[in-house]
Amino acid sequence: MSVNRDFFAERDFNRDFQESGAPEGGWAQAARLPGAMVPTHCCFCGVQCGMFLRVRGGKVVGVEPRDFPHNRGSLCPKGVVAYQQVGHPQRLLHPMVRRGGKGGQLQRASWDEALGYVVDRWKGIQAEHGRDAVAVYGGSSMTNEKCYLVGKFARVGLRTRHVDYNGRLCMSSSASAYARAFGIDRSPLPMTDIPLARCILVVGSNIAECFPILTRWLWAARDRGARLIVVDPRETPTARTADLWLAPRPGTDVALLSAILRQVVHDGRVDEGYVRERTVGWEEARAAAEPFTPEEAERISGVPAARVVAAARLYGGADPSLILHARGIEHSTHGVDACLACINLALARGQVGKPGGGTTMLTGQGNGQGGREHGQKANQLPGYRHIDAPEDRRVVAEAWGIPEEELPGEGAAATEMVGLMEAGRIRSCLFMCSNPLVSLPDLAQVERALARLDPLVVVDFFLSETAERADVVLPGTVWCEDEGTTTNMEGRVLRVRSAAEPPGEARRDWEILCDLAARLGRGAWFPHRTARQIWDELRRVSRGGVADYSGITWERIDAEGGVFWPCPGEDHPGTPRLFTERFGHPDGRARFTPLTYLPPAEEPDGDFPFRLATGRTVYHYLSGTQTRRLEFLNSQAPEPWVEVHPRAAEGLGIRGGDRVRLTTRRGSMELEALVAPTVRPDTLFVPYHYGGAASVNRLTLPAVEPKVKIPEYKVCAARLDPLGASPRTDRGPRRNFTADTRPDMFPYASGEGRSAEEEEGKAY
Ligand SMILES: Nc1nc2c(c(=O)[nH]1)N[C@H]1C(S)=C(S)[C@@H](COP(=O)(O)OP(=O)(O)OC[C@H]3O[C@@H](n4cnc5c(=O)[nH]c(N)nc54)[C@H](O)[C@@H]3O)O[C@H]1N2
Ligand SMILES: Nc1nc2c(c(=O)[nH]1)N[C@H]1C(S)=C(S)[C@@H](COP(=O)(O)OP(=O)(O)OC[C@H]3O[C@@H](n4cnc5c(=O)[nH]c(N)nc54)[C@H](O)[C@@H]3O)O[C@H]1N2
Ligand code: SF4
Ligand SMILES: [Mo]
Repeated sequence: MSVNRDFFAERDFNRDFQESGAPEGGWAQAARLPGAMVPTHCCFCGVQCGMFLRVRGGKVVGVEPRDFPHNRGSLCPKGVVAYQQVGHPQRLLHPMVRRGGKGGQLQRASWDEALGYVVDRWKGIQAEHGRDAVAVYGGSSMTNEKCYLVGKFARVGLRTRHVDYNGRLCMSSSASAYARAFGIDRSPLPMTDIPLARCILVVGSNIAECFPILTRWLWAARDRGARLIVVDPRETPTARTADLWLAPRPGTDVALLSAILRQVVHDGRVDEGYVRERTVGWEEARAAAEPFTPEEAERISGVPAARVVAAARLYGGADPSLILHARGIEHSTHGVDACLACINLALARGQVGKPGGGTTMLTGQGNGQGGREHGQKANQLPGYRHIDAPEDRRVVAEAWGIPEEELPGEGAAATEMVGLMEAGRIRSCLFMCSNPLVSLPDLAQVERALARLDPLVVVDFFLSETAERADVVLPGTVWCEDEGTTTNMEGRVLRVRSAAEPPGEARRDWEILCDLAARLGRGAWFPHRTARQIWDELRRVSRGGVADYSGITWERIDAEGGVFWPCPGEDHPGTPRLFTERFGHPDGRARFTPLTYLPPAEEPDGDFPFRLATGRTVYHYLSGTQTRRLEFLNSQAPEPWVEVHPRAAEGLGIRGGDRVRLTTRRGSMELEALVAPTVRPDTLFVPYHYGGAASVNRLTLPAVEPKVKIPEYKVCAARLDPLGASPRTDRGPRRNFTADTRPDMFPYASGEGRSAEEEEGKAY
């Protein structure tokens, strides 16, 4: 990769540029400069590593590390090739309209024709079927400015109540749990606090593959002697280096975490003073955990009782201690409860609000935090306000200059929209920054639903699987063709800068929204000519809300290395650590929640004996439309595989590299077996980043958490059948990062590899 080759030669240039500040005319001018290094952030995960984009002759030609507080010059394999999207030959360069009805072809159209067609149809649909017959579905890879405008466009432009986004599939369990327990849904502490922790409990996150640069903070903690416990049905690279690995059956974490809490109580490790002074509801939560003896947890989760006790002792004996959790426990019909179980544990130990202590969710998408704060969510208004709260409605309606009664109420969650589309109640939808034909569960139903939309409108910069089926495709821009901000997993607001002009006729997402609004006769509410004007409006509208951005200026972000919200005034320093004195509820106290274990929606049986879990590999990002187009990443993981334990494979007559058929009650797919002792013998794992017949979401279950409607991506019942030797066996069995990296690659591994007990499978 050119990045590495040129890195040292360019080092001084890099530093000089960093210190010399923006060129005359600002970074937006970079595209017109003969050569520049534009300071910005990665477009992929929620870590939001700082990077420089190297611009030469108006083109983005490379990337350089940037010494930003949380990534300190490091980038992961996705970060170093992200820039290759900019000049990619498959970029969409002009609008397309499907001519000749649903069976016809997508053909080139002018913006005028494409937008004119969409708006005419929308007007007709809304006149005949009501305003809510048109929906908007957004995404959290977009800047705060765009996410804010998506919500405003739906409510003020289209005046529909149906607006939601892909974070529904991602952050809705943890968002709900944190808001409920603490009154504020944000990480309580910055990632630079991690090294202060004496014990780190990672629950349901493959940190090394999904947040690679976050691992530097885990290592820093390990350097200072911190103990590491990992709860995951797979022995991920992070689990392999842990002091203790607990491998529960997918979907059983609430029982396991409740048992750890009970053991902490029985060991006398509850921080009674903290519980008394800073929380409510402890007695009920404690009583609810009492039935979860270590033996009961073993019966439900399969984790040996002795390991449950060992985990409680390691965790309960450390101070400060930190819990990090992600989608492994949250993609569940009990995902909110699983987050609340982590919260109960951290509160009982008196950890939340301490430097280096507490609990936090690892937010997934680049702007997964900001994207869930400013109103593209079905029940939410900007500033993390609630659409049902009269005062919140009044404030936002006034700021937008509309009568309050014109502001629609709560709409359907993204997962509920599918049923409404299938039933013909949502008749058209604008997808901006999501690829549901790969990412939603039970794709057969999603296909039926999307086929009924007329028009199905997609804004993307590549022809995603969803765009291929669209009636109108509008070419958008990649992240570094626009200005704006993102809010990373810490709650740190960052500046993303423009390093190139949009190619061909492509337009920025917010320009497209403003044009559509004008054509709907609502242009007066969308006068924005620059992203900064949207930012200034967002700041104003968020003032006084939970997520108050009013004091954050672009200049401050540049000068201070990001600013943490809430930041209610330009003289306010921002808030890196939350809850140090009080929680976000009016009484200042945190809430415990009494919890009980409920099984997943679909459990194994004689026909479908395995638990199928789905998730990620380091080489691909989400639905894969971006990373499958980047040669280096795709060459590492060109197709999906199924991870299966050697004992299970032997019983089925499957060898590594064999083709196998994976079947659930929804469908079946053919793929390659990766036989590895890193997965529980009763569990299978498949990465979900692939389209068409290679998409595991053809097999997943459409069950959702009852309140927040997040899908149960992490467990359904499945069967595996051999299909014989693979045509690929000459190349040897597939290798991948989680299944292959050996302990000796890691400085903190015991060096002994798995214990004899683990090799025997007794660890499971
Ligand atoms: N390389 C890469 N990085 C990414 C992304 C990507 O697509 N690719 N996506 C980003 C986004 S949007 C997100 S949301 C995050 C996701 O980040 P993670 O949540 O860390 O990733 P996943 O692979 O979805 O799931 C994590 C782990 O959960 C485990 N797991 C499955 N079932 C269970 C269970 O029942 N209990 C427990 N305890 N664990 C279980 C899986 O074995 C897996 O190792 O990653 C972000 N970073
Ligand atoms: N089985 C299974 N399914 C899952 C998951 C799982 O673990 N297992 N994880 C779920 C999770 S956590 C998530 S976050 C979802 C994500 O799933 P999706 O919502 O489908 O996310 P992306 O693949 O990021 O889709 C974004 C699309 O928009 C485009 N895009 C990127 N940035 C921009 C932009 O700024 N503007 C515009 N207009 N377009 C843009 C990309 O090219 C891509 O086609 O998948 C969920 N689906
Ligand atoms: S860790 Fe995340 S933000 Fe950092 S380079 Fe990798 S994908 Fe990008
Ligand atoms: Mo996500």
